[in-house]
Formats: sequence, structure tokens, C-alpha cells
Amino acid sequence: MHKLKFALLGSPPAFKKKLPVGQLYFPDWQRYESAMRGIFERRYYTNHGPLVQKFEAKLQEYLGVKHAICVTNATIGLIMAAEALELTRKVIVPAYTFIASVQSLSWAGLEPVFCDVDPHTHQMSVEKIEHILDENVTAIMGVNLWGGACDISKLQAFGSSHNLKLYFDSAHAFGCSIGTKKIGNFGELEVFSFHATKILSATEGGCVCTNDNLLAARLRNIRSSYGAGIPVPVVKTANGRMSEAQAAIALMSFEEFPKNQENNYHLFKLYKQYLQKIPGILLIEPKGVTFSNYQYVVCEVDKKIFGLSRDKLVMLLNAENIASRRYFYPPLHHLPQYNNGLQNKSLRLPVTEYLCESCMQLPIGQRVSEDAVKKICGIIERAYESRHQLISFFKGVHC
Ligand code: T4K
Repeated sequence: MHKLKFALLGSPPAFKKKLPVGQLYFPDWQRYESAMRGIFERRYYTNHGPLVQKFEAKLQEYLGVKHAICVTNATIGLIMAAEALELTRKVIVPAYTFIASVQSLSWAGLEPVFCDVDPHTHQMSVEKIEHILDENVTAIMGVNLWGGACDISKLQAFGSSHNLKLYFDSAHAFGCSIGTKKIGNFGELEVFSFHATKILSATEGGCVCTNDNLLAARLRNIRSSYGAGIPVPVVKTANGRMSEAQAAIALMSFEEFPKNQENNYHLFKLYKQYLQKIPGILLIEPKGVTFSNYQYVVCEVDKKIFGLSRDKLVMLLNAENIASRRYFYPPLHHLPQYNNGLQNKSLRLPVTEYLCESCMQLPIGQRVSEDAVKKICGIIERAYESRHQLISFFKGVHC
């Protein structure tokens, strides 16, 4: 055991500082200072300011979408979306997603109907929703995960044949395309996240995209105040505004998107090269798109083959200052607030349940170098080679 060099066993950590999982874009200081000076000179902090308007125009042009409506974060965007779409009763949503997708339904007084996901792509599919449809379901919220996408055309055909509204939580999918069409143009609307961990960062931020003029007018009125545009009646409004400081960072991040995407792609390929040699580690490649942002490195850890569970591996990596994390956990249909409805008491979603036990996220983004990827994969490989000793170690510490 003393020969095993892991921080968890007392060796110095592989990285001096925590290596985070997200993109965490930081512009250089001079650019940041000059952008903030502009805000000070204009004496204008928020409420549809010039930088937000410029950012919205750039997004519309880049995505080829009629309306890009910037908001405080994607969670608010999803809540506003449910209101703008005038959804009622039940909405189908995958249980394998971030809690914000489902919380947006709770805020809107809607009931989630959880579906499972495809084991290979991790995306929801028509096959997973056909059997859970009932007369109270009014909409489907597709979630495009990991810089990939659901099988959108099949979902669209299914939605229209059953008279269901279809919209997308595309928090992970900024910049991705399917053929010549960018994500942002599908369904009734799509919502992006510009959180600091995402490839396009407004520090916190998001955007609702739609090609429907009336829906856009409703969204702008819900977001409230300046920038509301044509007045249309809406029941609820919210302060969903993006501030000028958020937009300033977003504009810089947007300019550097091609460079960051390229870098992520390069790092992703390195991960693939190293990880494919390790038994029991399966790197998930973005599927369903022809161009991905590669903003996530997500792997399944097969405990039976790798020897250690995902949780033990995450623990081992965290001790090395690699902020790997499980992603997502727990399965949303198991949460007490969603578990007490009749349908969920005995609801089993085997793929979601397996993925919540086996998936982990590894670092990619601005602070990750080629050497870091090599080092991370080297540690995972050593963990596999030392699995028997590590299993004994973990038994000893009762975790
Ligand atoms: N739909 C889906 C499918 C989503 O995944 C998300 C969010 C949403 C909707 C909602 O989008 P937003 O409302 O957030 O726009 C993170 C992100 O906040 C969130 O955007 C993401 N998905 C979710 C899965 O993960 P947290 O609370 O774990 O993030 P946080 O702030 O702890 O950051 C993650 C790591 O990065 C930590 O290790 C700390 C580090 N970090 C973070 C920030 C912000 C830094 O080192 N520096 C920083 O400035 O949720």
C-alpha cells in the first residue's frame, strides 16, 4: 500500500490549485477594465442597456434566429418560457437533467412527467416518451445535453402529431448545430445558459431564442420594463433582465467562442485518446449534432470493470485537486418533492438511475492544459491498475 502515490493516501496532490470543471472564461484585465469604464461613463447599469442590445443583435445574427432575448440566467429563462407558452397541467421532461429544468415547471405550477433517456446518447427520445403520454400532458421539454442534442426531428413529428408544444432546455448547447441550422431554432423556443461554467459566459446569464414574433413579444413583456417592445397582455412579469456588466463579459466571451471551442475540441480529443485505453471508463461523445461546443467531458464509470465506483474515483480525483463531480445526482424522480405523486411512487427509470450512479464530469475549459489532461487520465489509469489495493484501502476507511 505504501507504494501507491495518491493524495488520498497522503502523497502531495497532483495539482497545487483546484482544477475546476467549467469553462470559466476570464477576459484579460485590460479588456475587462475598458468595458467596465464604458459602463461607468454611460452611467447605465441595467435595463435593456446598449451592451445587452448589442449582445442580443450579435446572438440573433450568429444563431440565425429572429429573437434572442437575454435574461438573468437560464433558470429564469425557463420559468419565463413556461409562462410565455401558456403551458398547463403536465409537461414531459427527462429525469436525467439539472434540477433547474424541472424547478422551472414547479415555479410555473406545472407537473413534471419524468421520462428516461437513451443509454448511448443520454438524451431523451420519442421511444422513452410514447408510453407515458396521457390526456393531461400539454408539452414536452427536451433537454439537449453535453454539447449534443436529442433526436429533434423525431420529437418534432411526435409533438405535432399529438398536439403538444415542444421547447428545449439547451443550457449545454450554445454554438452547436444540426446541419446548417444552429441549436436555438428548434421547437417553439430554446433556452441557453451563459453561466460562468458554460462556453459562452455572462458570469450568470441566459437567453431565450424563438422565431415566433408573438412568443417573443410575450417573453419581452414578461421580462418587463424597457425592451418590452410591442405591449402584449401577460399575466405574470418577472425581473429577468441581464445587466450591462453581464453583457460586457458575454460580448468578450462571444468573440472568443471560436477559439475556446477549438481548444475544447482539442482537449476532448486528448481525453478520448487517453481514456479509451482504460477499461471501464466510457467517454460520452456529443451525439445528434454536426458541430459541438465540447464544453463538457462526461464519462461513465463501470464499477464492475473499473473496479472502483464512480463515487470512489471522484473522491480520489478531488483529493488530487481535480474538481471532478458526479453529474447529475440524485435522479430527479427520486427527490421527495417529486416522489409523492401517485405516478412516481413506483417509477423506475433504469437508464437515468444507472447514469446518476456512474457518470462523472472532468475538467475542460480555459484553465485546462494538455499536460493537465494527460495527468488527469494518468491518475485514472493508475487508479485502475491499483484497484485491488484501493478497494482494500476504501474498506479500511469504511466509505
Ligand atoms: N438546464 C441545465 C441542463 C443545466 O445544466 C443548467 C445549469 C440549467 C438548466 C440552469 O442554468 P443557469 O440558471 O445556471 O444559467 C452549475 C452551474 O451553475 C449551472 O449553470 C449548471 N447547469 C449546473 C449543472 O452546475 P453549480 O451550483 O454547481 O455551479 P458552481 O457555481 O458551484 O460552479 C461549479 C464549479 O466551478 C465549482 O467547483 C466552483 C467553480 N467556479 C465557479 C464559478 C462560478 C469557479 O471556480 N469560479 C467561478 O466563478 O451549478
